Amino acid sequence: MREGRWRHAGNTLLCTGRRVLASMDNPTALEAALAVIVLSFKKHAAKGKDPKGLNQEELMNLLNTELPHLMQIPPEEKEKVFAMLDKDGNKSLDFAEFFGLVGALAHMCNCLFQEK
Ligand SMILES: [Ca+2]
Repeated sequence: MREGRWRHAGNTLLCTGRRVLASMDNPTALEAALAVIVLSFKKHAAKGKDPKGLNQEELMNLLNTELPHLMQIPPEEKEKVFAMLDKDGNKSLDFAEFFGLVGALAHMCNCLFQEK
């Protein structure tokens, strides 16, 4: 399977490479949210040497720009947080490692909603 890229086309989300791999007409909110998670990861990963992974700087940029209300990491904690998320210790967060963070944040939001 070729590497794809999600993009919006009217009410359709397309994952394209040389050919269309998948499309969603009128995606549901959850489908659109999943596409946004993938797009956000790819946008920030594409800025470095490895487009399939986030280095520490790319992760911090992603958190600062995409999740500023949920994740504010003090400078002295950046290395510790990155190391905690980098499960295989290769100094790069692949999508699965990044999604661990997204899942934890979703769980946190769920807990907050239950308290109200
Ligand atoms: Ca890793």
